[in-house]
Amino acid sequence: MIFNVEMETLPREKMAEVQLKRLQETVKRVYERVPFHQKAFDEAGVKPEDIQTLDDIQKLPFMKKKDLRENYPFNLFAVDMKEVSRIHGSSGTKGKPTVVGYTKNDIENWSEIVARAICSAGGEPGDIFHNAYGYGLFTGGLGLHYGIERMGAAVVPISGGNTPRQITLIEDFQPRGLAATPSYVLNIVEEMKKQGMNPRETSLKYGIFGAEPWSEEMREQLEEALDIKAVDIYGLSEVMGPGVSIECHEAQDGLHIAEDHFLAEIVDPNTGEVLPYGQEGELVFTSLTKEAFPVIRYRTGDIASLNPAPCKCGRTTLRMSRIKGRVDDMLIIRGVNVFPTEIEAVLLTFKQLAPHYQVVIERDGALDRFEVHCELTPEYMSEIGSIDSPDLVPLKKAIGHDIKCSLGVTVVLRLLPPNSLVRSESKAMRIVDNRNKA
Ligand code: DLL
Repeated sequence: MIFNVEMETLPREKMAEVQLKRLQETVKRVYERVPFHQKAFDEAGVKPEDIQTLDDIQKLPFMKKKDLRENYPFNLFAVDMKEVSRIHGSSGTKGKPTVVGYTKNDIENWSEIVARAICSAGGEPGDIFHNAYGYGLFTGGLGLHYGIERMGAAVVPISGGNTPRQITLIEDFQPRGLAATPSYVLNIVEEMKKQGMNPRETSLKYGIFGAEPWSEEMREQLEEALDIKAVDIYGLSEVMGPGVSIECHEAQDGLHIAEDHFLAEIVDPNTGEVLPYGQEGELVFTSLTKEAFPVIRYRTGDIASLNPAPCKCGRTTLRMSRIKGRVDDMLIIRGVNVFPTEIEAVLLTFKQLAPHYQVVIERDGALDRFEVHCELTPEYMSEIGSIDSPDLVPLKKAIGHDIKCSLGVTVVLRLLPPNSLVRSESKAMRIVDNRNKA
């Protein structure tokens, strides 16, 4: 089901007209209302009237996360605080959060965008929906919540954590939909097995998973484990929150961007040069309808590519690829660029390995040492009996070989007994950097 047929299937030339009009309005508003933007535009020598075509967006300066930090908490807001009805923040763990605001209209738009997203995932009015994204400053919980209600489903606002209770409520309330980070879904599956349940036999039919990078191989595992369709949802608080883009359940091939609200570009992360469709680079978003906190050419730090081809679901919107990773999470191993999701993709092809892993970086003299820590499945562990089993020697060799073949790097592999790594209740920590620890 398509929630907003008009906007989600608009011919691309018509969408470009909508975008240009909204871009011109947004640019004018931020120039008049936010000193930061006025100064940045003046320094770039551009005036709102210079935006006559969508390509003219390239005349505008970029915004980065640092601009949010420097304008903490409310200096980038484009409305009077009396008009702000919600405040959210980044999920970063260090320092002060980056803060974003929403007017009543912004919340209305966001709810509709998420309602569209849930339909795109296979949701239907009348569904019961288990929302295990964290509620709070993080946009995941409340973002999904309002969209589920708007779509016409009943939301179970369970939030993250207390996994045994999550299982009880899934059994008792019989939801069709589940939303959580993929790493937390693993946790839920593990707990179901611990309680002697068969995770394939729940009422769940579809999952809306995202907020962290995950691989196609992880999707296969989660779909198989729960006997559901799993789609990837993307978003970031700076641009709005969950729902900026989502896959459709029909194709599961790229995430449809809510283009009437967000204008996407891909740029070279080093030079800022705009790259053509199909080429991988850093995602950049400009908000087209946000009132309280509009962003202009916001550098997300996320690596993806864009695809304008029509989709079999009938939506005409631009699709972005799965996020490969964040620019900051790119590992440079002996000169080769590697993202944790690429390591994940190789690990998950081994049935002996559980999908719990971490990349640990240590300093070895003047060089960095990259260790991949990965757990064995409980079934395989009981088969071999001990973590010192000689059977692990050929397994390690095979994994190392496959990582070398597909990524071109050599890593130190540590195979761990089940339950060795800390489980995530929200976003998983895939990289542990011990280099600056004394
Ligand atoms: O993670 C919003 C969200 C909530 C998205 C629930 C999806 C579901 P932030 O906490 O601001 O917002 O973090 C945003 O998370 O820049 C990406 O690096 C990463 N991210 C979000 N979705 C995905 C995804 C929410 N599907 C940052 N795949 C973004 C990969 C993702 N990374």
